[in-house]
Amino acid sequence: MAANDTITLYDLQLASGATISPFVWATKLAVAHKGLAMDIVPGGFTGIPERTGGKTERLPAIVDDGEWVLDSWLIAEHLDAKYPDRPTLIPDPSIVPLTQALEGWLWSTAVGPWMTCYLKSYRDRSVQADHEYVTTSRERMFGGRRIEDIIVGREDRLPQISANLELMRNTLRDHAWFGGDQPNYADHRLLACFLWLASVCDTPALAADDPLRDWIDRGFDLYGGLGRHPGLSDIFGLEQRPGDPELFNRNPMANGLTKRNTGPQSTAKETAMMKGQPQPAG
Ligand SMILES: N[C@@H](CCC(=O)N[C@@H](CS)C(=O)NCC(=O)O)C(=O)O
Repeated sequence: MAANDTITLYDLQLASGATISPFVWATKLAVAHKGLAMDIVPGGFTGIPERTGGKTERLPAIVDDGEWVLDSWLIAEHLDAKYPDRPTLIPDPSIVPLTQALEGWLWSTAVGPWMTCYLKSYRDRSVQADHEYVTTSRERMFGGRRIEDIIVGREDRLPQISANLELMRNTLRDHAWFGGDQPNYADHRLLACFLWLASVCDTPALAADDPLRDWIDRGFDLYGGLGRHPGLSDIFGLEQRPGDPELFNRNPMANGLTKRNTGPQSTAKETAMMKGQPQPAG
């Protein structure tokens, strides 16, 4: 058992003290889900090996009762193995590959594209000592282009990134959480991407009335409002301009994927559409 139910967590922070790393965010949510307290070791991008006594170049890292555990997935698995009587993070092993697939989709659909929109504030919000390292390492990641050039045209990209998130909206129409009735580590992984977004976005990424907002707000409020750090920005408030795609589907059609077949009543609307008949209400 961790002394005083407290885990030491090495953070990766911006100048405001807000966590930037989605991997660290997922770990913070996971530790809180277990009902454990966190003794945060602050710091930015540079000096990670020095802060951790050479244990790692990447964060998160935790120390639990003297035991170092690196890597956000390994930490979640460690917490479930060590604290089986506390709320479960990964209730079934099948959740791991399914969540990794969904998270991979979210990174290629949104996190990567948002990075091209928010890279300048990502750098500017980092601690002063990190500016040079963040600039050179991230410009290298983007093929040697300058940060100021990478973000050009972002106002044209943001609406389409938002429009591309229907998969999550469709799922959340019928489920409170990706974990079902309760959040689990699948929610933590995905919420962590939106917490990363809030840490770097200097202009909104999603519409004020985006259907994702309910899950995101409930997620940011979890565990005493862990995701409500004052250094985070409002991600909502993107406005659709003439010529932009719909920021989200305002008239989603239930279909065989999303709707359970409980008899003709449940499929009447879809059937009317397929037959070109007037659609019944509901
Ligand atoms: N597989 C690792 C990935 C950790 C990782 O890449 N962390 C990034 C932060 S998002 C990091 O420490 N970056 C340091 C750097 O950019 O120098 C995990 O899940 O914990």
